[in-house]
Amino acid sequence: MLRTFDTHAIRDVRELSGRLWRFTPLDGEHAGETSMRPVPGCWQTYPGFEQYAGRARYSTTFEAEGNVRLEFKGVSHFASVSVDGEPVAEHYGSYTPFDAVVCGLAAGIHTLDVEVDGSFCDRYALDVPNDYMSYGGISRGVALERVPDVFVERVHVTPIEPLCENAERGGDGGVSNGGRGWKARVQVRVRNLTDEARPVRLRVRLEGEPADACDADAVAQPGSHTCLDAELAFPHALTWRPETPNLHRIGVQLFDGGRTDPEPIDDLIDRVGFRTIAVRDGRILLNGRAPRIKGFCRHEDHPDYGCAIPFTLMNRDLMLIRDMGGNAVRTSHYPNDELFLDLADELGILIWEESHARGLSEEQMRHPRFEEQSERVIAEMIDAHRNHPSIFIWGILNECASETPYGRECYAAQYALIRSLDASRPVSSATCKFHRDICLDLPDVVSWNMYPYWYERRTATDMIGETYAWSGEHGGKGKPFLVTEIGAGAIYGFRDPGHDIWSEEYQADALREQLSQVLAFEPCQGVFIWQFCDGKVSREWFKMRPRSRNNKGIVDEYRRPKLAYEQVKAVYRSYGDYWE
Ligand code: ADA
Repeated sequence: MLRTFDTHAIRDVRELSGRLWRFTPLDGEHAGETSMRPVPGCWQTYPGFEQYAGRARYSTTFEAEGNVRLEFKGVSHFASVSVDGEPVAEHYGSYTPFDAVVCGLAAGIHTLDVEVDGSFCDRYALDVPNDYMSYGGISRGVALERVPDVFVERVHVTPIEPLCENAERGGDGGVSNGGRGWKARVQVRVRNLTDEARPVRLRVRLEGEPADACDADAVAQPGSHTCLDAELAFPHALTWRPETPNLHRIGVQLFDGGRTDPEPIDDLIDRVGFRTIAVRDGRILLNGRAPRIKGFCRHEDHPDYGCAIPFTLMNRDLMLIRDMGGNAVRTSHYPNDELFLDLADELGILIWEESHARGLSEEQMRHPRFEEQSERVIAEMIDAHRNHPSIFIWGILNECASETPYGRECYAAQYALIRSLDASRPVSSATCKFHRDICLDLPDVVSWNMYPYWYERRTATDMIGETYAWSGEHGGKGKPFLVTEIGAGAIYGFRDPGHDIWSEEYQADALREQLSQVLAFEPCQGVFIWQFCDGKVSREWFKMRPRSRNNKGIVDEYRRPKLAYEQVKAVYRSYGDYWE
């Protein structure tokens, strides 16, 4: 399963995941031993490979002819792709999709090899021993498409505003249009595999729009280029809100401009939600209203799946989050699987999506490949995920070196990059550099990770009050304020009448106090609990992480609820989803 909707009605698309591939480790005691293993999947879930951190080759075959596009939704964490033994693509980064296009294949059966490197080494600046697990494998879906010489590569839809003829000022100062009718910017990128310019016609249709299609003639130059960039009106588009998560499919058909044939030769369908995000008067506004963020930080992690979370478990996680009264998820600390974002769109769960980085020091940020690798993740994340209405904010560089001048240069460059790619959402980063952070003037939203009752023996009221005041004096004045992490550890099953540290009772007490006090602090728009579920960490972190896990989950790694579950539920459900 690649998405929760069909992305093509014309293009021939097949899924190469959802089956067994040949798996051959290339290092260690099992080097050269081939077995059949599932894709998507992580090799740490194979018996005997729990601690394997080397290289492996995955192989499969496919039948095709002509031009093929292979799309990988996530390979953890370095991929070298070959078709019939010929290298066709390389990609670093577990959490963003990439593709390989092969032209002119002869009709017949072809071999696809993906060499995966799951090791820590000096080529990779983002994957370092950390407080989460770097898994190995083809951890997300793989698609095989047959494409013509010129095809639709991407369509981006950026909602602008409700159509004025339908709009009226809502009582809350927000703009409501009775929920129908939107104007949006539509950009269509076309890829031309040949070395000559090709005339094309593009037809844009929004599901449910009876109006005539938007037809546009263009010339597709060799390579990838935007061939349509227009503001279009969609009179029947329904507004997306968490409580009414209306979605529309946007379809782009491509006609060969040089032919009189009325039939399109290619298409692409994506799904969009019409809503606006703005920052005003110290609040993040969704369609003019300020949501109260009652969130969870969530790692893609499970003992039976690694980071290759199946669809049903993604949905179960969101059902549990909803059951606890949650309305938001922070994808700590990397871009998530598109399937998860599809579910968030459909269920009306708000998403803080974050590029890949956690706790990197200035020295680690000075890695010669850090900026290039970190900024590429941002570009790939936004290109692939910007149509998801559930994403309300882009996050970067969790707890990296924002207390240093060099770190500040990187933060500034990454914020600028995001704003150049998508100006429709605010940007932020979660910091823990108390009294030292020198970057709070850069983001749109100020976000802090704080652990009263855990790392700090003080109340949440005291900690958030002091942090908010300090932020206002150091660049954050007047900006929306979020607590992006707060929580406490508990070992599942450790019960203690004395409510001792690491007991479920202690965690339940701490979460009750933390959430009650933070949600009562009016300047703070909301909170993300650290964390939804217990998650595996790198072996190097064993000293601070009993069970080689981060045990601050409200549920354990198997999603078994700890005592804190009911406390979180009681507090979150006692607050509405909006600041009235
Ligand atoms: C930091 C970090 C999280 C996790 C947390 C903890 O805030 O962002 O990834 O490591 O601390 O459990 O201490």
